[in-house]
Amino acid sequence: MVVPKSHPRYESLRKRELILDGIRDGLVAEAGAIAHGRGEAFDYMMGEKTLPSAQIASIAAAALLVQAERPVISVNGNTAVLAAPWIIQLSELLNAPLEINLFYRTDDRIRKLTQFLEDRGAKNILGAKPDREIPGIDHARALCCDEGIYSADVILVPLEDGDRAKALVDMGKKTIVVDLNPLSRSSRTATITLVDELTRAIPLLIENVKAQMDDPDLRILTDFDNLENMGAAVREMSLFLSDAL
Ligand code: PTJ
Repeated sequence: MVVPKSHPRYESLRKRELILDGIRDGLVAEAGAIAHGRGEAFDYMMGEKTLPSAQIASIAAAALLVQAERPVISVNGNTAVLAAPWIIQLSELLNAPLEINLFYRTDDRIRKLTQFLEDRGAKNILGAKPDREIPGIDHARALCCDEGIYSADVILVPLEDGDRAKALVDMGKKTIVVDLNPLSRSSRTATITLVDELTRAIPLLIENVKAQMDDPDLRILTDFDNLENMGAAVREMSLFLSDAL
């Protein structure tokens, strides 16, 4: 069914279609639809708008990415189908590889996702030939590339599963997680958490990266406290809910 643009929930329904088409095309894991639904529920609780706390976290994340020596953007199925144009733009802006790293890894999905990103103009894609493993993970997400995630100092990990987020921090890496659920293990273990919807969070991050490139503000990194910021996100969500009816 084609959803008319006039539909009040057009944006939300369009994202569902992208996820379902992605499953049909072999890009998105079936569980990706469930993960998306969980995300939708949290997004509803913030009025489907970027919270003030996420705007601050986004500036800190941009500062961290701009000062990184080897930034990498980790890409899974949901991220690719929802946000390909923006992650490709961010990859170019930061000169950071896009590394396809999947929880439900199959060679077929890696090949299709590589092609999907290439068709949209991505040039710097890793993940097809992993030559390293992230210590402490006993599933396929451990597989990674030496010239990508393994040697990175800062990794942007949208829609993460908690195991790897923690393993990356244990490796001494700084992580920026995008997750609508402030209670998830990934959110709580990240260096910086963007409690925001991916298709709002990445364009905002691009704007903030450009601003940081023009006029870097490194003080924001020393001032930023992730747990405090997530506490603010939960309070902002509670306020939204208590005012909703
Ligand atoms: O493509 P693969 O094989 O790597 O698999 C990807 C999924 C997403 C299926 C896998 O990583 C997974 O199962 O993730 P989880 O553990 O369900 O976590 C996904 C998190 O992302 C949840 O906490 C959701 O709230 C959140 N989320 C879902 N959609 C969005 C989101 N956060 C921001 N923006 C979204 N659009």
